[in-house]
Amino acid sequence: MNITAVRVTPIAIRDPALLNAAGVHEPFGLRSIIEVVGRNGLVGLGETYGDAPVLDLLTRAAPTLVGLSAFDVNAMLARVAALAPKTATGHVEMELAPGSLASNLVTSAFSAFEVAFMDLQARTIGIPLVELLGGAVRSKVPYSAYLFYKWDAACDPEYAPDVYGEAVNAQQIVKQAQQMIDQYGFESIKLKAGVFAPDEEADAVLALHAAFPNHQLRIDPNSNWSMETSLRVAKKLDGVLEYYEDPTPTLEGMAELHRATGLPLASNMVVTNWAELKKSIELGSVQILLSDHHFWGGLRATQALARTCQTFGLGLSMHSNSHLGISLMAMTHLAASVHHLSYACDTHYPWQQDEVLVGGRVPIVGGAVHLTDQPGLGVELDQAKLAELHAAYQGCRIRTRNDVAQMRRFRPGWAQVKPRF
Ligand code: GKR
Ligand code: MG
Repeated sequence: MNITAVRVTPIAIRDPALLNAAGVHEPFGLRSIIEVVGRNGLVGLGETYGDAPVLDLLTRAAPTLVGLSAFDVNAMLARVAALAPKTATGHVEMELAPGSLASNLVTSAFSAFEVAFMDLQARTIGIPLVELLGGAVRSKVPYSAYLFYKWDAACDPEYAPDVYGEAVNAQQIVKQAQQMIDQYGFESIKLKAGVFAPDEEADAVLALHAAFPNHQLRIDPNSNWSMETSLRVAKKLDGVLEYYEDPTPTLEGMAELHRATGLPLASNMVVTNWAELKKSIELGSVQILLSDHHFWGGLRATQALARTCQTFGLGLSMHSNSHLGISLMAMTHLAASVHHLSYACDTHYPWQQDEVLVGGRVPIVGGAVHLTDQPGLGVELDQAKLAELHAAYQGCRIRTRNDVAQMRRFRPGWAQVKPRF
């Protein structure tokens, strides 16, 4: 079943002033929405980064995919790879923000098209996409409440008002958790840290533990802590964490920390490709891998990653960036197909107010996204919303995410120090 058109539409989605190790989120996050049209009139959907280098490759590759069979993802890979800008390593290293990678353009672009190709395949057959991945081993996928320190929207007129308000201390973080849990029913909680003094952030986790004693807790300072700080916080949070995510930089640093504490360490920063995974296994750096089909090379590559993790006795969870519902559904179909992916996945979804889907936002109920029996990803694109968010992209000054530059608008002289604490 041949492809007659491939459309790539960059969009800008409103994002709150979320704080992280690099700085602060800009008022808009960028995404690319992919539509792959089949000769049968059905359309497969994909979503990925909208930052300039990825968008450039996606838009150059799109017309070269016309005429391919929607089932021929190998041919699609060859065409995408042929167009990628070449460096000495064949990779373009690009860290959009701490742990937010589009580090390998080919795997990022391939992954976005792979989801759209597979969505079209599944729609053509009339089955949910998860069936192409071997079938669902669970009917719903749990996600965690992803808490952020943040400024109130009033900090700058570019930010849209949001229901969460300011969160710059433990009390406000507990309130944010309560709001998210009340609305979505999450059963685990992750705190994005690396922003304020580490002891203050650890106290926020202890406050969460006191307020939600039955919830699983994680903290992620995006490698912004020294070994000494990571050890001190590990002691303070002894017995409280489900896993300790990217406290300190480098594979060697994580291995040393694990040896000293015995704590399960998770990462989406020191293990982001197969070569780093090999080294991590050799050193014993990471015990739980945070997969992300957007930069690990797609849905099937992430299934292979799951099998590798299982073979080497590693756990598997899922990383997230600012995203909309097409990505959320791709993550959900993938996670539903992988028995080994048994932790609640991360999602930034509650932070987004915009959506490009018919019927609006994907429901998160009881902390989980539920699969339906609809074909493909089970969602439809709302063309009017897509046009609206594309117009927002055209009117917005951002072309590549830069949390450091955004922080400098508020704090001139701000620099990203790694690790800061
Ligand atoms: O959006 O600020 C953010 C996060 O810090 C993001 O950049 C990370 O990729 O959520 C991510 C993580 O490290 O888990
Ligand atoms: Mg992380």
